[in-house]
Amino acid sequence: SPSTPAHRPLPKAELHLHIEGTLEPGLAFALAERNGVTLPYATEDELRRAYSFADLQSFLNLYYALMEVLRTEDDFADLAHAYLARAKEQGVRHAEIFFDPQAHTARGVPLGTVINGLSRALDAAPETYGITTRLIMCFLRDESAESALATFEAARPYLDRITAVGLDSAEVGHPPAKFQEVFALAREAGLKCVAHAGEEGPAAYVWEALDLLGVDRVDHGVRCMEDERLVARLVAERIPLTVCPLSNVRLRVVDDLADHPLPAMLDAGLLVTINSDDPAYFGGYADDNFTAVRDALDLDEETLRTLARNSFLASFLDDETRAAYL
Ligand code: ES4
Ligand code: ZN
Repeated sequence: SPSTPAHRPLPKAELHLHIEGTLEPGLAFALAERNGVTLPYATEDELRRAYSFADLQSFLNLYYALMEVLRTEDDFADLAHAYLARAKEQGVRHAEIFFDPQAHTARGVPLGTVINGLSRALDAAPETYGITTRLIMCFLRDESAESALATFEAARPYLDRITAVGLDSAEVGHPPAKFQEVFALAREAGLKCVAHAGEEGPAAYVWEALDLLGVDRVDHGVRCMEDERLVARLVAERIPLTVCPLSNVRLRVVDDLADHPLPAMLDAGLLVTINSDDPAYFGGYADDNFTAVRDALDLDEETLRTLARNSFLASFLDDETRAAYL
């Protein structure tokens, strides 16, 4: 059942959320059964014990393996409904949701199945959960530039349901420059652009995301703090950073939440937001991340309200809707 914070959670927007990363063990086993898929784990408990990661790649291996259970439109609709029910309990009023088309099409699941299934849940979300949504289609950066281009062309019939393109998966060795062409096409088609950069990869990848991909937001971006000139650029241009504290701990981007650069990022004047990334894997949804940073970093109420307000400022909502949240 959805986790319910003990307090009344602040209204917030979730801007960094991989829908495939919301697949909880219980739903994974239910879908495996429904689809006749055998998981390499006997029980939910055995699966949960695999949720100990050395780095991004060790997480991604499990993340891609568990996706095997997602096969039908109903599966994608059920996955999104389960997320939205939890998000509502966590104070989420608006969610900009990533999906990884290539992780599904490579397994023979048609793009239309993914988008139609997710859309069914997202279309019901304002009325059912009081949550507005956007979809962000991510390219897997450890796949080729040609595969990203083919994915974008295949998505053309669905672009009215897609707000932005993104870039995710294994970062190091796959710099943003590799995806310059497909991001240019996305911008020409009127889409917003975001990219994971500066999670495991260096500050140089954040520069590339800005200069070569023209991103409107940077996902993670925590390693920007290693480059003073980059921080100045991000501040001057009010480029939002979607920071994911519990993810950073679980994937060992930071040693301990108490050492997280979030306070320094806020002090530098960066437009920082707090997000959950892959909550089924990293131990918490949106408000759980707020509570965790409050406790570990001793943040006061005003700072928490600033972070919640930033989430709406950094969203792709139209200005009129945004203003209603501020
Ligand atoms: C991801 Cl935490 C993270 N980083 C990069 N790619 C991802 N895909 C899903 N979660
Ligand atoms: Zn992510």
